[in-house]
Amino acid sequence: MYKLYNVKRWGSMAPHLVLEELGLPYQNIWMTPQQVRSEEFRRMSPLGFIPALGLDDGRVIVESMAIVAFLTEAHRDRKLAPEPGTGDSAVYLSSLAFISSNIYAMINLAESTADYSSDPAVQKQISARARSDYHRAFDSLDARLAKEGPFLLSADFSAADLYLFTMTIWAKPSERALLERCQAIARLSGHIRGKPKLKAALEAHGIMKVTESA
Ligand SMILES: N[C@@H](CCC(=O)N[C@@H](CS)C(=O)NCC(=O)O)C(=O)O
Repeated sequence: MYKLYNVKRWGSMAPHLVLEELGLPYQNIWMTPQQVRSEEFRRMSPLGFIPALGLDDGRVIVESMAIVAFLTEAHRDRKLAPEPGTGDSAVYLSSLAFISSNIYAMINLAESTADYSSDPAVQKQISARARSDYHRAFDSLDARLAKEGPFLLSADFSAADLYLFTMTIWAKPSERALLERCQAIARLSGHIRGKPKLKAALEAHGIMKVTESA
């Protein structure tokens, strides 16, 4: 059985929602930030990052994008992603990678500027640039959804939509402000929050309602 190393409102939200939407059995291991920062966890996740997914063979994989892509491919019969090797699958993988590098990584950068400079002015500058970069990426996905949606794969809901949704929770100044600007993403979020299968996981992360301030 899969083991999901999970922290409320952290990067494990996406794999958590994907596991629930796929309807798979898994062991959910809630972690505290202190446990995540322990030597023991680092033996599984070398940089001490959540999410991590334990596989049936005992190995543990990291990187949210890879975990999402792996789960939907391994359980392709559940149809939460296009058939591997097709054009739709190329768009799916491209969407996941786009979100991972242009949104997730930029959110992390905006929130960790003290790791890069001790100068508050420099920190502010890095944070502003990273924030503007991830909002540009949100805007581009919003425009795509408005034109080709309602989902990233047009008529077909996929795990890429869940991945995008989890990013919106962390947006600054708030998810609310992002959704007011990006109406097509707002419609997608509403769709996801209305899914009965996801209710328990959304409630567990405290994200059933739009986050008013980050
Ligand atoms: N590239 C990684 C990033 C994961 C990541 O940044 N996780 C954060 C939480 S959202 C984390 O575990 N931080 C460790 C800490 O704060 O100690 C992925 O996509 O999985």
